[in-house]
Amino acid sequence: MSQVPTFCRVCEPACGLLARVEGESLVGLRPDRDHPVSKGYACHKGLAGVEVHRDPDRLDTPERRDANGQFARVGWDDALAEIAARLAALRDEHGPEAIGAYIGNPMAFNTFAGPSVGSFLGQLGVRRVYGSGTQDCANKFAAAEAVFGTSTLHPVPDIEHTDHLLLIGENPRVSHMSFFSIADPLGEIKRAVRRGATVRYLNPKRIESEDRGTGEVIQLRPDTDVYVLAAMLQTIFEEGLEDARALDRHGRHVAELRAFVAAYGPERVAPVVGVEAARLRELARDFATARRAAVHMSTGANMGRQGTLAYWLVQVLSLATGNLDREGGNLYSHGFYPAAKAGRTDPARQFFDGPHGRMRRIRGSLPGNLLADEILGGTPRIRALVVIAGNPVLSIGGEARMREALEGLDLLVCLDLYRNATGELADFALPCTDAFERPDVNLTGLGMQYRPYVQWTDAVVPPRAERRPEWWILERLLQELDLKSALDAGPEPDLSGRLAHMLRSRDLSLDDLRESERGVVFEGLEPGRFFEDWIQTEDRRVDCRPTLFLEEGAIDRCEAIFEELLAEDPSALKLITLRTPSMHNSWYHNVEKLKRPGRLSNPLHMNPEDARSRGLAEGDLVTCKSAWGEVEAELRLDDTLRAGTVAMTHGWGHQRAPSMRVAQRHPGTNANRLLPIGPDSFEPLSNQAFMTGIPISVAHSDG
Ligand SMILES: Nc1nc2c(c(=O)[nH]1)N[C@H]1C(S)=C(S)[C@@H](COP(=O)(O)OP(=O)(O)OC[C@H]3O[C@@H](n4cnc5c(=O)[nH]c(N)nc54)[C@H](O)[C@@H]3O)O[C@H]1N2
Ligand SMILES: Nc1nc2c(c(=O)[nH]1)N[C@H]1C(S)=C(S)[C@@H](COP(=O)(O)OP(=O)(O)OC[C@H]3O[C@@H](n4cnc5c(=O)[nH]c(N)nc54)[C@H](O)[C@@H]3O)O[C@H]1N2
Ligand code: SF4
Ligand SMILES: [Mo]
Repeated sequence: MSQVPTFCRVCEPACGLLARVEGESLVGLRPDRDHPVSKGYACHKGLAGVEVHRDPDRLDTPERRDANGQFARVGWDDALAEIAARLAALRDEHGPEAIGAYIGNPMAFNTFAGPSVGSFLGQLGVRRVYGSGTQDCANKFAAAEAVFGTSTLHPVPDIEHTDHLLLIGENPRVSHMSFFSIADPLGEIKRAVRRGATVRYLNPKRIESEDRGTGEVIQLRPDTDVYVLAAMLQTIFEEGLEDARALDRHGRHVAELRAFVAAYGPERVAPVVGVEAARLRELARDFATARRAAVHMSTGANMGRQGTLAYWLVQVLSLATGNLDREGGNLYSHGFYPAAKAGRTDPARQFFDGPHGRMRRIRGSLPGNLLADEILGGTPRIRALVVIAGNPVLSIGGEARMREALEGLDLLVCLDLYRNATGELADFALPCTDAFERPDVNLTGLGMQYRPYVQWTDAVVPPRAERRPEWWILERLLQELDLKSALDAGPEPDLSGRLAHMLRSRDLSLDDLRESERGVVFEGLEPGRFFEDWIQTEDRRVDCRPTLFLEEGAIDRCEAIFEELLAEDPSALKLITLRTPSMHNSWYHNVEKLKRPGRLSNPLHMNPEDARSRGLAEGDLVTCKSAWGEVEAELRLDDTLRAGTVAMTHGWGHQRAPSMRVAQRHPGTNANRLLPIGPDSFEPLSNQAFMTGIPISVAHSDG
């Protein structure tokens, strides 16, 4: 038996793992105590990776669906030849616009697949590309482009040195941060509190309580973050708490920023955000007067209707208080490669007149919420879809419409570990290798790692059965299509060219990296280079009120949404997101070990006050209705939720995924049936889907 160091590929910290290998079998995983960065931290989800690896329900051979909807095993050569022939026929008859692709979240943790995806889509001429990014972070790309001139510049909180940390719309205990790669974030937060730092969360749900030593939660109404941030900035300007020198030296359009926030003083926004004006002022003062303050925002705010504006104001708050590029404030994580430059773009150039009016691509992606529309009635319509490591049936809003769309395709091909709910509708389900069956490098967190390092892992074990890496599948398809393929050079092409190039910027070679068993660690975060080297705007200034926001109508929309929220019935219920510790989006549902009592489904969480006023009690079967759909769920009383807010975990609803037997036994409910889909269901600035703060009504199922 041997112990092989590797790292997790499930979420951003990429925690070091030790794989126990017997012969050619992976038999166990444990946290790697000798890992220089994660130092023995790993969560039980990461450790359950071995269950995913050995799951008897995994896709092990290519499968083809027949006319009766039955899946049968098919050889790789036959499958690839038929897929290529059908793609080529569709392209020749209808043009490459008839082919679309959806790239799911796990592809972000799969370094060597990336270039082959690019080559496949590029050579086939596929431009109708969708992905999970418009469900979780597209607003951050859009805002960073507008404010810093590059989609890849996201200064992270200097958690070890800060005196004040404001965390907006995130749950570090459960989700381990996003766009901020740090192992054991809760441990870091506790250490900061013990040092005397103030930690605050803006969240409709009381995710932490002060007596745990992890900070205090300010419970705002969902989908109102932009107004809280504007009120903080307005207070800071009104009370002269800004760092005028920092704004003067590094800001552009500061007067326009002042004018924007002037409309959203604490007294005006209080009834909309549900936080008292005095409390908003205190939030602002405490942030501005802390010696060093840091801020971070995540999906809870991303998924609102104005995630781009919220993230803009987060950056401006940091600059206006002199905390951008300051120790203990927010710093850019350089790591081993200057990724900040890679995302340099001119946002104005990405807009085009499309079938749904003015549209744009965000880092290549169209709005996922339009995928179903583009299949059902696009001009031209999408007739073939390749889904790589995704599950749009459960992860995007509006299941019924997505199903109808996918069922109407001429060709659906899914590359996955499982035949998931989307795969059930596929013509071909192709089995992929998992993280332990492929070499990899932890590039995901580049530019966002708190303790920057780069690590290589070989495949820990050879692929089981007929599983294949995504790159191989795509390159073989390219061969079948008579296009240029990496496999033209032989069966084991070198896929590390780009990585080798990146490493050279630090005088490292691939061999150096391979030889360093647990990676190469770089210097920590340092202030001093942000405004010279990392920011990518022409004048190297932070755009404090991007003209684009005005021109694209986002500033007016902000006021229109404010008026709408103000006029709303305050007792109306809003649905928010709710991740749980043992589940990962839709794809850990087949791990028996994680399906413990109390976690066998995804109830609707409701504040006891809201339940009482509706005559509802714990355990009741309730019907939830939105303007877009309806679901039935069990009621769970939850006093950590702000009244008026209900929450439900996404990724459930495996009734129609029979090959995932554990998941189907405990199917739960697809909360996304309640979510909007189609035009007007995403932020035009960023394509980010609206996934939180969704108005719903809840009543007894029998009443
Ligand atoms: N209501 C609501 N909806 C949400 C969210 C929410 O908070 N609320 N969150 C959203 C977020 S943040 C995201 S990122 C999206 C996720 O959306 P998706 O990426 O579409 O969905 P996942 O459920 O993550 O499914 C990933 C699929 O990839 C497969 N997979 C895992 N590893 C690999 C691999 O190495 N190779 C291949 N080929 N396949 C692999 C899994 O088996 C699974 O079927 O969902 C979004 N949906
Ligand atoms: N265990 C587990 N870990 C995960 C995942 C998982 O599914 N399970 N998914 C991974 C993925 S793909 C991602 S993108 C990351 C996401 O990581 P996070 O962004 O930390 O995601 P969540 O844990 O959903 O936290 C979002 C928080 O926002 C709050 N919220 C909801 N609406 C609003 C709002 O309008 N305003 C504010 N201020 N807060 C709001 C919710 O109550 C919730 O606590 O997690 C990753 N890690
Ligand atoms: S925190 Fe994320 S990266 Fe670390 S072990 Fe858990 S799932 Fe893996
Ligand atoms: Mo995500």
